[in-house]
Amino acid sequence: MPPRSTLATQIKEEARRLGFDAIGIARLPTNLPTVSSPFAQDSILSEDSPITWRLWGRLKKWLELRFHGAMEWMAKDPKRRSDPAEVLPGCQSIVVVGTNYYTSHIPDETKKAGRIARYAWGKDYHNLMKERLTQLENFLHTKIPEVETRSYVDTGPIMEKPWAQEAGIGWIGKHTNVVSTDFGSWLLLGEILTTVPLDVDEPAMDLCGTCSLCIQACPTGAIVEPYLLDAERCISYLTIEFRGGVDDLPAELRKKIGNRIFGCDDCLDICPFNVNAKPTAEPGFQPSPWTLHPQLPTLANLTKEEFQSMTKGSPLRRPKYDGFMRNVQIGLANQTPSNSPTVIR
Ligand code: B12
Ligand code: SF4
Ligand code: SF4
Repeated sequence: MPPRSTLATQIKEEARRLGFDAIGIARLPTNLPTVSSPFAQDSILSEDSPITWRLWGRLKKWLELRFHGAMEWMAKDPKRRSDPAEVLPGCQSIVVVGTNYYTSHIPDETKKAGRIARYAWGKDYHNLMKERLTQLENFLHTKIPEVETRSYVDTGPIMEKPWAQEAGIGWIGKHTNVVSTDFGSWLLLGEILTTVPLDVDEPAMDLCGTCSLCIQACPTGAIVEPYLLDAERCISYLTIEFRGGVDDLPAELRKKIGNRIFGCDDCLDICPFNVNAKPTAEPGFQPSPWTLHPQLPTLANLTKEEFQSMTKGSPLRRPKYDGFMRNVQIGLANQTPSNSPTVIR
């Protein structure tokens, strides 16, 4: 096996060659009882505790508050989600990658246009990043044939943001997303768990300071306190993950959703660290005319077949046809003066 520092450098060079914009390595505490151990229970919320115990404490608190809403998959085996060693026995290091998805386009929200969150303007990042991550994983296997790895982009049982902070990629801002001094709010994350001890990076420092712009910018008050998000009030959850119909949403929230028909960027857009954001080199993230300026009256007439064909290979499929059409109806109703006869289904 090559020396640890050489290997870490080679992995980083390869990651950049593959097109990742940010890369860092975090180490798991070793010789430690896993979060399932009774020893972990007493001190999980103390800042002196090992990171995996702290993550378990925070996730547990979030779930107890029912801030995950109907995302029951978040509550499934939370101990495993908090501790990568429960996902990959013997896990020693985590290689975290970030992809910049910023483009300099400005959405035109006038004339009955809806708004789609930036990450969904182009191709699905899950596929794009997973393909590259698998190549990076293969690279690692060629260097150390006996290494065991698991790689994930978003959907694995891993808390990606704290590991990105540990790996020095950026810090978790008060809106609970990772902010980078180089890329602002616009990084998507993925990671490889490995059974080798690699040279690690310095964790990133929290640079939010006294700023609270994201908390003030949130239309629904979903950031209930710094670093704590009630997903059930978050427009991203309501327009992507929530499965109910129009009438299942409280009128107050329906109104605040405004013209957002998929996700929400308000707390990300306002962050002063976006001043350093640079356009991505990845053509897959470029918007199409309809994702940049989605015309609500046109979308209101979409058939299921049209929806399927327009959203091929895009994250916009996640709420399915019914969820997407519900969002369009809410968006249209919010653009109609309240004394107008238009009724939302
Ligand atoms: C569930 C989920 C959601 C849910 C819940 C969001 C949430 N904040 O948990 C919903 C559907 C609302 C959502 C929305 C979005 N998401 Co999302 N989501 C996830 C997912 C799958 C899990 C997140 C998680 O573990 N939540 C559980 C809670 C407990 O953890 P938490 O949010 O990290 O909050 C804790 C920390 O802040 C922690 N904490 C950490 N450090 C510190 C320090 C101190 C001092 C304190 C007190 C606390 C603290 O305490 C909090 C809990 O109490 C991840 C992918 C993954 N596997 O990690 C993507 C992920 C977080 N999402 C992502 C994105 C892009 C979004 C959106 C921007 C999409 C959009 N434009 O609409 C929004 C942003 C909304 C927001 N303000 O967070 C990206 C974020 C990338 C980044 N740069 O951070 C991820 C990482 C996916 C990816 N692979 O890129 N998401
Ligand atoms: S994504 Fe929108 S609704 Fe959710 S916390 Fe950020 S600003 Fe609030
Ligand atoms: S807007 Fe301010 S408080 Fe929010 S993440 Fe950015 S720097 Fe931190």
